Amino acid sequence: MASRIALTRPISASFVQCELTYLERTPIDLDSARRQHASYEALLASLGWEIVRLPVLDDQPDAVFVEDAAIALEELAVVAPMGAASRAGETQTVAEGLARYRPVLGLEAPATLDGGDVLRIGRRVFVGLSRRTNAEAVEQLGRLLAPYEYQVTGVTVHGALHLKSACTYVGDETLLANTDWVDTKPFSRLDILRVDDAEAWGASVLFTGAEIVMPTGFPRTAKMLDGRAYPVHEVDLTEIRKAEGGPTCLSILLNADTR
Ligand code: CIR
Repeated sequence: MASRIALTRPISASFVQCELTYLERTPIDLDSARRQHASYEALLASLGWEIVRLPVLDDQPDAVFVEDAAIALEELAVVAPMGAASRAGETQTVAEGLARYRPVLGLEAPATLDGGDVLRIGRRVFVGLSRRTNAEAVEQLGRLLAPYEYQVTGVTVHGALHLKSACTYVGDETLLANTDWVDTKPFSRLDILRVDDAEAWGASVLFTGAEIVMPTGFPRTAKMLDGRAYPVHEVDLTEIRKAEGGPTCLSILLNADTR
């Protein structure tokens, strides 16, 4: 079996100056955020993922959210101009890290794309049309991936930062979704598991292909997922969520079929 590698990056010293779109800025305790990040890495390691850390970028507040800088598929990886200009300095080191494992291709401006907007289920690639990712990116990605037989579909996102803040795949042809934040029509062939209104942020979980990693604090969502085919592992990410981050954005998983 191909080795299961999780690319991560340590939290930057400037993390408290992160971009915020939908959340008010509240004080972030850097030490707690770092402890939570370490627990996340330890959980992935315990699930059989080899953690490979990209270099710390202390002057890039959001650099810990490595998922946003690239998309990793079996055959290649793709980097793109990021949707927030403040994050442009993150891309190069992610591309260099990925280049050890995959050819890395790029999208060109005026395309902008954040990896948090890309939800992949086998050969189906859903791309959130959000404040960070535009239609030009969907078109370019469609052209780039067509020779590899990936089918790329744009999905309207509203009220959430990224597609995967609003919905994530949880295996068994099932999408966990906050249906107020995403148009689920493009997912009509999937079963939709709707999160409780009281847990708007609960739909953002990380499916590794064998288990589900989800943040603590969403008991109703955890209960819905419990007893399905895949074991659920909870990790405290409360401090990291103050920066609008969740479990998917803290890693790039290589050799996962879905993401
Ligand atoms: C940002 O606004 O870019 C960061 N503060 C949060 C990015 C979270 N990434 C993700 O959900 N994929």
